[in-house]
Amino acid sequence: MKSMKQLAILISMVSATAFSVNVLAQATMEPGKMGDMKMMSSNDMVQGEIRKIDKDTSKITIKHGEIKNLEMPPMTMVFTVKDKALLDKVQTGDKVRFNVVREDGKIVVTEIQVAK
Ligand SMILES: [Cu+2]
Repeated sequence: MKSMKQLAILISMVSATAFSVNVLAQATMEPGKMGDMKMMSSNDMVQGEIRKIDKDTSKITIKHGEIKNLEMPPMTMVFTVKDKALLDKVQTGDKVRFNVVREDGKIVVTEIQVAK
């Protein structure tokens, strides 16, 4: 009988732990960032500075930091943007964070945010 009581206490402790882990997971999940989580977290965004914007060709020149997912060292280079609308969010000289992927052999910028 005594061991049954201990078992009951143990079960309630385990479920309490599972409950708090669940709450923690929900608390750290930010709904607005769900889109980024498919590829990478926003912490993995590349830092850069806009050097030139060409809306006609959807190209943008960025002086960028290390791009870990492409194994690329820091440099200044021209990127194509996935969506032309991204170019409306930034101006030459802006410090930015951006996401970039290799797609069909081309390097494509998928997201740009002006860094604060
Ligand atoms: Cu580069």
